[in-house]
Amino acid sequence: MARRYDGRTVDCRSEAPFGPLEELYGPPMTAQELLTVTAPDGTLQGADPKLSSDELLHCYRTMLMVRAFDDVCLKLQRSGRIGFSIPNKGVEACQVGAASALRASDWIFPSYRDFGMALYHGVTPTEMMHNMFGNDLDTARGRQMPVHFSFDAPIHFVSISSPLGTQIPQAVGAAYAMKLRGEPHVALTSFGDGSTSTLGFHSGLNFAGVWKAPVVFLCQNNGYAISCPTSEQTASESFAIKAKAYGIPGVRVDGNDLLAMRKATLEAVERARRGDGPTLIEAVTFRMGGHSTSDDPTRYVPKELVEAWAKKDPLARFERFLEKRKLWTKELGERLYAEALEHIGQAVKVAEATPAPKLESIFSDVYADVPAHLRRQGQAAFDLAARKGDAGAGDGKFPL
Ligand SMILES: Cc1ncc(C[n+]2csc(CCOP(=O)(O)OP(=O)(O)O)c2C)c(N)n1
Repeated sequence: MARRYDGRTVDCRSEAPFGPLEELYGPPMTAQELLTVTAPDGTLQGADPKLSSDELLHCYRTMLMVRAFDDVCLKLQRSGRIGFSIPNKGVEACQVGAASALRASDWIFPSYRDFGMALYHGVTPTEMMHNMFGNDLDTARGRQMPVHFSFDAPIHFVSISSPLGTQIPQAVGAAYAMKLRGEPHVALTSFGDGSTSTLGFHSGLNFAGVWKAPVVFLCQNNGYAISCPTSEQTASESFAIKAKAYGIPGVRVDGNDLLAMRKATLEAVERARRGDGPTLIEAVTFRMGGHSTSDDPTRYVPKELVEAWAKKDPLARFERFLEKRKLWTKELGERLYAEALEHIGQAVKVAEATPAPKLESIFSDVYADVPAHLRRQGQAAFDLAARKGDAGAGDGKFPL
């Protein structure tokens, strides 16, 4: 079906439910095969990723940065300096491999477990730490929970939404708008296995399939949705196979293999960019920490499962690959991790010393002219704060 937009005719209907996916390289993938490029011992199994040493090391440094950011935030939360954090240990390759397939002009509609994508594209740990402390330099000025980052540059990283799956139709709408405007950009949206049970997932994939929107759906199947295991989440054979219902390709990827994530995402991104529509990627991985700092995974994740997945650590796997290319030694790994910790330590110092947003800023950035009834309510609150004092950090119990 063709529609008119800005004087141009735009095709916004998929031609066939199962049109051929032109592969950039390698054999076509199906929903059930698990795409792996790097064997557990680091040997390259598939086509060469054609990344320079600098690019490979940038991926590695970013994964280390994610892990260091995680370690530091956990300590900050446990010592009461921030309210909340979301562990990313174990899922670094999903984020960084996928992000490496995007251009800076593309758009990311992330979940809360995706900040490696922002780091990969050059967001600094300091910018992120401002959000963790909810201070006046946080892009949301403290109005969001910690880990709910939003950045306009160096890549469009749209504010993380707490209600699960809501980012999915947002990404589809944005992608469709890009298509209508004739822009060569792609939207990538990322979510967990649990989020496939939301209305946002179904309506998002349906609209994207019909409109052939340039969007990539990245489902990170990390084993659990808080305490709900994937076996209780769906009766489907896989998450990737759900793509069939929407007439789009679905691929299953080893989410602990950075190069496999890059390959699958590159294919999906290129497919979207050339007008062939969306792809659903299921990244099979495992979160090695809790759901959040409010969670205790030892109450529901069997110890043996954690031990088995610890052996598949995505960082260690990539190190073995780099080592075979003579790009990695244990000393280098330790030095780079220490540098990442140092970098993040500096970010903490800056962010913690930055003042909290002023109470009066509650109404800033929302209205050009604050309506009279809100001004009255605001004034009442400011008067109360002037008499009784403003709330201090830790006055309210964190809800999650
Ligand atoms: C619509 C909605 N329902 C429930 C919740 C509560 N909740 C927060 S995170 C979460 C689990 C999400 O699991 P998944 O989508 O697999 O992502 P993961 O945390 O594993 O990365 C739930 C149920 C929510 N935030 N939004």
